[in-house]
Amino acid sequence: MPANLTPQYQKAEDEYRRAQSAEERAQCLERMLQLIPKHKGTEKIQADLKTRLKEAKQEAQTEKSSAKKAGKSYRFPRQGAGQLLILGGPNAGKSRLLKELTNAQPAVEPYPFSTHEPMPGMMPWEDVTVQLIDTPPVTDVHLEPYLVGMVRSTDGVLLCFDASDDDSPAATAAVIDQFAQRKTILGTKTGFDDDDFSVVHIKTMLVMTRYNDPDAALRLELFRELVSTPFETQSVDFNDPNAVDQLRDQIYRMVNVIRVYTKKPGKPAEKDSPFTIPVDGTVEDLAYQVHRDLADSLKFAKVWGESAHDGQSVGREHKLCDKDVVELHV
Ligand SMILES: Nc1nc2c(ncn2[C@@H]2O[C@H](COP(=O)(O)OP(=O)(O)OP(=O)(O)O)[C@@H](O)[C@H]2O)c(=O)[nH]1
Ligand SMILES: [Mg+2]
Repeated sequence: MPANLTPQYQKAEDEYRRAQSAEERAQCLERMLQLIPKHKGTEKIQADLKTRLKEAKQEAQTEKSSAKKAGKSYRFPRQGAGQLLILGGPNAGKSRLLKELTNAQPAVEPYPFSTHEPMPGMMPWEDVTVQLIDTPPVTDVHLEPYLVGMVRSTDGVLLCFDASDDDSPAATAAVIDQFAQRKTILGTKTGFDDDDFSVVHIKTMLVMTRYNDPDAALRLELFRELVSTPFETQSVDFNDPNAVDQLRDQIYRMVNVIRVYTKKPGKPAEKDSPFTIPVDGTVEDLAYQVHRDLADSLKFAKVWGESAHDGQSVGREHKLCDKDVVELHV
């Protein structure tokens, strides 16, 4: 893909990846077509986008007209600072993770194949929340088809690995392989592949459960022989509250956002409801979060906090820091 695509286009492309219905996809593609620089170097992408737009529009029509076709699908409205999907082989501790970190009440059983449907929950971290979604197990012979779309449109994956089970290295490699066969790479970053628009990469953290097992490290080593991807790894025993707290911190960090508080002129900052924007995000990113149209009409902002002197006026490109307070002026 040529490197001269604008940040605005790349933002629209990421929104397209995160779209949860054909109608949303069509809207995003229209925006991408508007934003893409029109020159020879992008002709191929423009043609590709037009084909995709046509397909998405057709799909949206079918979604509307036919009573839902065969095949289950689930849609969980995005909430909080980010969305992470919990994946893994049978009995790996996926539902226990959701139960320990959120207010959701999934069934946690000592036997495998106890989860049959995805279930969301919100994980609190200081004054923000992260959406976690538990899923049914994936094996070398079975993958719920709807999971592929869910993984491709999420922000990241928590891949559970039962450190107390000799089968875990192969079982976890099988999960990765199942998605790889469907052009969905559990890896170290999230976004479309640079060379092949049909391939999506999703940032993944390996969560080693039951890590107190004496052979845990050995099983991790065996897994690394099967899969060379340098996943970030966090070990936990869910019976140890300190380890659970550490996992919570790591999960929040994985979402890679900062918190920004907005204020109206002459009013105190709205401290109870921060907006979250990507690390290195700008005033423009914040305006976009507050309201799409605001990003266009934005003139300047006043910032209090680490990124600017008290009340300093800054432009839309100004990079914000965690806990900055911002007054947007249109
Ligand atoms: N002691 C201990 N038990 C754990 C840990 N993680 C999971 N378990 C137990 O392992 C069993 C399976 O956990 P689940 O969370 O139901 O596993 P799952 O991955 O959701 O399983 P399926 O939905 O069947 O794929 C339960 O009895 C859990 O309490 C851990 O870190 N420590
Ligand atoms: Mg489960």
